[in-house]
Amino acid sequence: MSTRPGNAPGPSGPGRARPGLERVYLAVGANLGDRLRALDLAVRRLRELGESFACSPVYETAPVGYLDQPDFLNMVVRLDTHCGPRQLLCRVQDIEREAGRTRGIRFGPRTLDVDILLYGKRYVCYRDLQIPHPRMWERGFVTVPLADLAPGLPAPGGRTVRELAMHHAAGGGIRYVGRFW
Ligand code: PH2
Ligand code: MG
Ligand code: MG
Repeated sequence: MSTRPGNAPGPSGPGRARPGLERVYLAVGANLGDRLRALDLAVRRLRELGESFACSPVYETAPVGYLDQPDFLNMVVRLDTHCGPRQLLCRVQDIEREAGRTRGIRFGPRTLDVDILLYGKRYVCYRDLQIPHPRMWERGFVTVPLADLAPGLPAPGGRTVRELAMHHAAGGGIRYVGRFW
């Protein structure tokens, strides 16, 4: 039972956004051009879309899926937002375009890639937008930075994000670079 008087808004504790907002996690990656500058653009633009903004450290990661391409810089950001899933997707695509993204090979090189991983507890299934992100739990370049922000989040198989991230980190190909924001 809540110990808060009346309907006073509670604090946005770990894992919870204020009423009316949804807690969102997004993966950010880049492997062409000035990679850190592209991540910086994403951070500045995403920060404008809500509150309780937080960034994981940055990792340098070996390419997954399409192997003949440069290493990526990857990170995860958290945001509490009023944007609905489709509106958020549009904002994310604006940011990718601003970074000079053009559509090329699937899983191939890109100046900036921003993927919506989780949107509160919601499931979304459109042709161009699936949440939770359908491949997020297989990818160390997602689970390792996600574990920095939300280690206790439940992952498939009764595991936590932290347990999954430790499993992926042990497989190699993920190098801590630093904390920039
Ligand atoms: N993104 C992909 C495909 N492969 N590999 C790494 N290491 N990091 C990525 O962000 C990444 C990838 C498609 O979006
Ligand atoms: Mg992607
Ligand atoms: Mg993408």
